[in-house]
Formats: sequence, structure tokens, C-alpha cells
Amino acid sequence: MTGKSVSAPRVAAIVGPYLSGKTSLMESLLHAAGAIPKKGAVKDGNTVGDPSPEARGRQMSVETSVASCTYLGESWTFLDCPGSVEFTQDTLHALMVADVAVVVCEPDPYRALTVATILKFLDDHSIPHIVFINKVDTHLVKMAEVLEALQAVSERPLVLREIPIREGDVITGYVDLVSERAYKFAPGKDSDLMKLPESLLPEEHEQRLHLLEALADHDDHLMEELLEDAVPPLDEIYGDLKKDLQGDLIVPVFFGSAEQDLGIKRLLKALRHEAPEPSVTADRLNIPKKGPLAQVFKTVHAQHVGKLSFVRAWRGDLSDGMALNGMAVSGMYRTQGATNAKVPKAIEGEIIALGKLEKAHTGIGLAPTGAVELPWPEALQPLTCISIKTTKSGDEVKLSGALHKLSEEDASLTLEQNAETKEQLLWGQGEIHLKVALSKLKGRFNVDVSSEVPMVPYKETIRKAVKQHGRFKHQSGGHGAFGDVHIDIKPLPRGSGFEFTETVVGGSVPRQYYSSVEKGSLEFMKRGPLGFNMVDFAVNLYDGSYHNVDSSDAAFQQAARVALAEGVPKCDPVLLEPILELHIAVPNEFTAKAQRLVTTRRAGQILGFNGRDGWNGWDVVSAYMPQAEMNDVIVELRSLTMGVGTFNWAFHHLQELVGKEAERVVDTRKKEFEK
Ligand SMILES: Nc1nc2c(ncn2[C@@H]2O[C@H](COP(=O)(O)OP(=O)(O)OP(=O)(O)O)[C@@H](O)[C@H]2O)c(=O)[nH]1
Ligand SMILES: [Mg+2]
Repeated sequence: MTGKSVSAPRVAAIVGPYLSGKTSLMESLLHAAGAIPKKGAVKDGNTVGDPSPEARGRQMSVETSVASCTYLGESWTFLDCPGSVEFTQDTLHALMVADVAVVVCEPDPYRALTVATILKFLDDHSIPHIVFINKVDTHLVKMAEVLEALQAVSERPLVLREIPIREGDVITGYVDLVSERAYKFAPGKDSDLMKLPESLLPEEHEQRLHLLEALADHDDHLMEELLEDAVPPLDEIYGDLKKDLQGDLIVPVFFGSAEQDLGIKRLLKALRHEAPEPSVTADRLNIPKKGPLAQVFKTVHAQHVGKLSFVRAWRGDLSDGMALNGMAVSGMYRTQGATNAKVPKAIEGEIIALGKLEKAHTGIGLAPTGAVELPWPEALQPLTCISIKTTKSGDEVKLSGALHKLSEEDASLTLEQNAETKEQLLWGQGEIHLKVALSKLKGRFNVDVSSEVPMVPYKETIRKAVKQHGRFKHQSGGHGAFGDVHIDIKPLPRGSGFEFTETVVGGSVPRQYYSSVEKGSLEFMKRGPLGFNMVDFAVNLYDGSYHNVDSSDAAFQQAARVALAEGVPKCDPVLLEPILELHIAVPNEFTAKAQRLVTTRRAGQILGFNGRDGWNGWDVVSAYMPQAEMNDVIVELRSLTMGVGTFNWAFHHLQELVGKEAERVVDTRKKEFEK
């Protein structure tokens, strides 16, 4: 190929399932481009990606790492994204600002499903992407099977760009299907040209034709050439490859080994020639043309420099000190893994971290003329929670400040002050997600917290009506206290809450004390005879008596409480437990397992199942599930479904809970009050 002009800085997001080798691939790419003299390894904890203690400690990516290099005079930034489904939020954000995604896959057809969710996001957003089948040094790779399995989870056609050359079972090189040249892998270097093995010719012809046909689907001229058996010129093929990747019409497939540095330069070259320019990406995203305009895709509260807003400069250049969204940029940094180097400016296309934009949030467009709203994915719904407390009293303010910062960094991590259980709940995407948050609290903010399984906000109600008399009489020193009421207590249908009425005749209770009786009832409701908030019942005040001097608001409140304390236990009290409605999404080979997950839990009830809207081969199982049974649902669902199953949930109704489980709950509650 000739005549390539120098591109503006481009961004490739490296994505793919958990542990497929993304951090290793970034390391290899940086090394191949000459950005690092020596490669680190994930197991040695010295890669450019994953610089945080949480990532190092777990040998997994827990957030997106940023690093840049120059390859053949062109600037690249790689966003090494976490693969674990619990850290997906960061990955989606990185994809929103990337020109191209490299989807790193395992060379194992049985693992193809684990790529489904990310491919769906790429397809839905028309983000150009390349598949890189990694770890070809380890497996006896059956390329056709891997490709077929991946194709089953991709809406876009996958097209092999190269086929493997093998010695025995080992892949030792590749044949490029465009140039029809054969190369022997040379770790870390450009592969050596070799003679195309005769035995590969039939496969090479077949796969090349397949590639050309995929391109011809979007190029009538090429289609005519193929029909006429004419040989299409290479420039035409390269032009189509570039155009079709940009339009997300095809997904080119490469293979290699991040760890052994095989096929890495090949991948870099494909990126260089075929990945879209930033201005093309900005147009795809309908970013307004007028610059300067940058978009925040990641927020970090760094220990020494304070708040950093990582942005992609979509239009125009940026410089330190400039005003964006009414705030002055204070410090501009180019990030390379753990290090932030101060720079005075950044040019269009670059990824750069901007200091001290205190009011900027992830997703927002920054411009000198003020904030620009740009399309951005919604925060993922939290799936599990823990109840947390500081271990040192006096740390509460520090904790809430730290949590505020952590959820600013990660929209899928949220804090809730639960009014009913009085607990502080930390919500997230899974166990590891929450554990990592706790370790950040300790490591970065020096706040120690203990965590517990959250309480279930049980309620209670009654099943029978009674009439009850309640009297409060007290004589102490001067004037006394007197209140006297007759009330009806009766159950109401589910969801009614509490109702207060009065049918007093003849002024037996003066009007000004009606509200006192109501207040007394509301006070009593906070803790019914079983120990929980009462709901779905009514109190009607129909009679009573008063004393001219001794009656008061307080005395009538007290009388109402006396009446309820005596009356409610006679009304057949019953516990109510919150039931959630779940929609569990799984590939349909796991539908039966998802249904079993529901039915094997106490009071789990299947409502039905349907195809998942817009998701080929997926089902959604709808179910009711007691909140008390929810705690490890996500853990079990993931272990049943290779990690890909997920669900959304909402509170649905309260349901009576009787029998042993109810006794246990009431008993535990009693003990809590005795503490
Ligand atoms: N044999 C072999 N192992 C590899 C290769 N690439 C990565 N690995 C190993 O796979 C494991 C995971 O590698 P990472 O680079 O951390 O994978 P990742 O995709 O970044 O993982 P997450 O970000 O946590 O999803 C490590 O033990 C690597 O040494 C490869 O090409 N060949
Ligand atoms: Mg990683």
C-alpha cells in the first residue's frame, strides 16, 4: 500500500472476556511500537496496564488503563479495559470514545459465548472492531470452529484476514489473505516472509474468496470483478477493508499470542491502515463540528493531583489553563499506566487527563462555551449490595466523602442510605466489585469499614379487625394527663399503607385530639408486635372521653398507643416480606438453569419466559423472588452461565410470610432489639 497520510492520534479500546489477555496484549503492542524497552507480565505485576494495587493484587483488570505509543510516526492510545463483567461500566465508557475496538478472544469455541455481550454493545453502537484470537501458542487451535462459534454471537460477518501455518499442531506463522504472502512468526519482530506452503493453497483460495465476497457485499464493482473472475487490484481490496471496518460492516479477524509476541506487528499494521481517524469517529457519534470540544470518559480522584477528568479531544486542541464548562483546566497530564506526565497542550484526537474540573462528570462534553450533552450509556443497575459501617467512630464523614468520589469514578457503584433499616448500603455489580471498592476505601482514603449482609426491610400487617379501648391516665404533682379512646383496627388490602378516620359523635373526643390519635397510631406503627413497620391497616376513632384540664395532645397520643398495643396483637398479626420482580437474561441454552435457579429458592416463582428483545438466541425469564433470597442470585447466575447471565429487578409487592421462616425472622428481630 502506498500514499498513506499521517493520521491524527487514534484510540483503540482493548476489550474482551475476563483473562483473555488484554493487558498482556497492550503490553505487547507498546513493546512492539517501541514505547517500552522491556515487557512486563501480568503474573509479575509489572505491566503498564493494571497499575493499581487492587489490579496487581488480584491479577485482573479492575478499571481501564491508559497508555500511548507512536507507531510509524502515528500516535496511538490504548485503553486496556477490564474483562470481568463486574467492571463492565468502565469498558463501555472506553468504547464510547474509541475509534476502534480490539476484541481479544480465547482460542476456544466453548468460550465464545463470553464475548456475546461485548459484541452486542459494539454492534448496537456500530463501533468498528477487530477480533484478535489470542493465546494461539497454548491450544491446538481449531480456527474454523472458533470462528463459527464467534460468528454465532456476532451480528456482523466475521472475516478471517489470515490463516494459520502449522508445524504439527503448533501455529508457526500465517498467510495473509489479501497479499497472499506467507510469514513465519518471529516473536517481537516483523514476521519473516516465507514461501506459501503448497498444502495450504486450497484453504487459502477458499478463505480469500470468502473475504472478497464479504467485501463485495458492500462494493458492486468488486462484485462484478468476482463474477467475471477478474483479479481485483490490491488497492481496491485495502480500500474496501478500510471502508468496511469504518462502517462496522465487517469484523476482520486476526490471531496471535500476546505473551509470545506473535502476530502483534500484524495487528498494529492493520490498525494503522484501517482504523478510522478521530474526525470520522466524531462524525459517527454526531459530535458537534465546532471545537474545541472534548468528552470526559473516565473520572479519577488521584492521590496527589486530585480530580482528573480523562477526555477524548473530539474537535480542536486543548491547552492547560483554558476554560471549559466555566472551569479552568488546572494541570494537563498524559497518562502512561501509573504515571501522569504534565503537558501544556493536547491536539485533536488525543486522550488527555484534565486536572481540577470539579463539576465535570463522566460522559459530559466540555467546551469553552459551556457544557455539551452528548450521548452516553446509562449507569448499569446495581445487582447486589452490602451494608457497611466505619470501624472507627468519627470516620463517617470521611467515609461518605470517599464513597462519593468512588461512585463518581464508577457509576455502577452506588450508595444508599436505607431509611427503613437505617443501614448504609453499598451497591455494585458483584462480590469482587464491592470488595475492590472496600479495598480502595482503605488504600486510597484510609477508611476502614466492616461489611455485613444487608437486612431485609420486612413489614407486618394484621388479618383480623377488632374494637379496642385505650386509656391513658396519669397524676403527678400539679395537673394530670388524661386521654381515652375507642378505636376500630382493621386490615386493608395490600399496598394501601395506613388510613386514619374518625366517626366521633357528640364531641366525646374534642376535634383537636383527632390528629393526636392519628399521630399516636403513626408512632405505634413504626414497630408492630412482630418488631417491624406496620402497613395496610386502618384505625377509626369512634368514641372516647376527655378531661377539661388534664387532656392534652400528648395524652391522646398515648391513649392511641395503649389501644393499639393491646388491640393489634389480637388482630392476627402477620409478617410481610418484599418480593422483587426479576427479568433474568440468559443465552437460551441456559434458560432451564435460570428457571431452576428461581424454583429452587424459597418462594421463587416463575412468571414465564420470552425471547430477549433484540438479542438473537437469548431468553428472558421473568420471576418473583423474595428479597431475602436475592443475596447471591447474581453469583449463582453467573456460575451457571459462564458469567454472561444477568438480570434487572424492581420491588414488586409485599407477601405474607408464615411458618418456620417467619418465626426465624421474628426471633432474630427480637434479639436485635435486646442487644
Ligand atoms: N499462553 C498464553 N497466555 C497468555 C497470553 N496472553 C495472556 N496470557 C495469560 O493469560 C492470563 C490473563 O492475562 P491478562 O493479560 O491479565 O488478561 P486480561 O484479558 O487483561 O484479564 P482481565 O483484564 O482481568 O480480564 C495471564 O496469566 C497471562 O499470562 C498468550 O498469548 N498466551
Ligand atoms: Mg486486563
